[in-house]
Amino acid sequence: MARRRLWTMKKVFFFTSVTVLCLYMVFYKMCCQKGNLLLRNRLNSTEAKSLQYNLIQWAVQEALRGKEDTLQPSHAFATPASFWKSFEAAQNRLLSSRISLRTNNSRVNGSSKSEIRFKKTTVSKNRTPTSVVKEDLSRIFFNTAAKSNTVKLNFKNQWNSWMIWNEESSSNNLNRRLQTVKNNYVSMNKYAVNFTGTKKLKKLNSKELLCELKQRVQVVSIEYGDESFTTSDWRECIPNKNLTQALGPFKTCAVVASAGSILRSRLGREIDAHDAVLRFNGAPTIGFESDVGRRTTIRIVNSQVISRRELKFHDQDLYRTGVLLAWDPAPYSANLTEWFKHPDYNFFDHYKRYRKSNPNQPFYIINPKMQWQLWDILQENTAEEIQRNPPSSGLMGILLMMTFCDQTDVYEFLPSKRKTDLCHYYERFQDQACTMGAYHPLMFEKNLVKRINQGPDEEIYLKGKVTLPGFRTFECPET
Ligand code: NCC
Repeated sequence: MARRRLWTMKKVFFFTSVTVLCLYMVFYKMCCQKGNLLLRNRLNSTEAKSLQYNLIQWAVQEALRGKEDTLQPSHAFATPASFWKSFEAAQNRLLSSRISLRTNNSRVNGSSKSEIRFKKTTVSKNRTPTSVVKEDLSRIFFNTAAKSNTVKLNFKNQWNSWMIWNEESSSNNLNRRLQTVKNNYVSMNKYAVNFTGTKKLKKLNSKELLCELKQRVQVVSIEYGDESFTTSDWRECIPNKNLTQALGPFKTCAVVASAGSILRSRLGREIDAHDAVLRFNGAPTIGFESDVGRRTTIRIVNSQVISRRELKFHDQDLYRTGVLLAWDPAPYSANLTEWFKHPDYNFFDHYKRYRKSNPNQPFYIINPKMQWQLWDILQENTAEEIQRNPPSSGLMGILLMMTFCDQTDVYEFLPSKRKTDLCHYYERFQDQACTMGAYHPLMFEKNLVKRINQGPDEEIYLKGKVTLPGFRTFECPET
């Protein structure tokens, strides 16, 4: 009897172990490998090369920085030529036998410091590298074929899960599902977009793009007396001060994208040190203070958030802090009256109701012409057809802050080294669409933001941070 019981227990133990092992393997495949595989598949060969040069150049710069001898950080992807230049400079300047890169990537090997070491004399006069030593972190080897200057990186671990946003990202970088979704939104054309602009033949530089945005995008709110907003209930509802009077001007502003990759960033204190902090929709601060900060100066909410009961706009305290701004997609060529009659979500009554219960909180409706002015610039500066839907709240928030702040730091709009498929930092839902875009032309928005970034690539990598100038002080040539 006892023997039989022992035998049964052994069997149960064996089957439980096998099940646990299988579940673990499935879980590992789903969660740990997916992102990396997707990333690798997404890179075409030119992009992969840019990433490789960029990574090594960044490493060299970090190494030099450790020696208090800093190269200017490059804003663009390093070209092969500029890469070799930096690398040679690094080699010449360092007296030690090798360059070491220390990283603080605590996820690597579970330790807080790791190193990549480059051997001395790896670059010869004819720019043909001979060897670069693999150590701890990743395997780095150079193609030794004479006169070849291709670099091959064989990533072993965490390093392959990051890349600095490629400003040339195209739908080829999307997985099949998102490509189909994007194409469907192009052909669906829900908002009757009738694009008459011309695509820019020459790629605009950062300054030219900034001037396009400054001169063509009007950040204005609905005011009492605007078409269809002329009745007495609107007079009571719409705040007396207009948006410009209510907002700023601020010196420094932070925009906090709701991306999952901001988790474990410990950016909270840095974000809160800005004069104004902008958040989106239902993004909370409580419970996430160390990563996203605790202050909210402005919150942009889309009309879905206001109208859908389950999102509890009227009941949640998080909406009661700071200035609120609502937006709703309008047809491309609609005037205010047409939009007023057929908004995407019928949020006007909810707006009035909220204003009545919270009369002291400034709450504005963004004039929908802004979304299409922005969209036009996105389309003109993108080679392919983009989704014919308005830009995300993220891009609208960025433009808003650039209008009212002298400097705007945007966090995790461009993904950092913590890039993940986790949609929001406050939810468990995973979907690449949240970062790459499905309904919104989000990927193209990110390309634009990368192109106007004034900060170094390292900040994108470490913090997902881009730094943008304020329109008030940014000079553009007279048109
Ligand atoms: O997700 P959402 O945006 O609230 O995020 C706010 C802004 O942060 C940037 N973001 C977010 C997640 C992520 N992984 N990467 C990012 O870059 C984007 O710029 C985004 O705009 C919106 O734009 O209003 C949006 O709202 C949600 C949703 O309506 C609200 O969260 C309320 O639930 C939309 N999702 C759905 O409709 C399912 C989203 O498409 C856009």
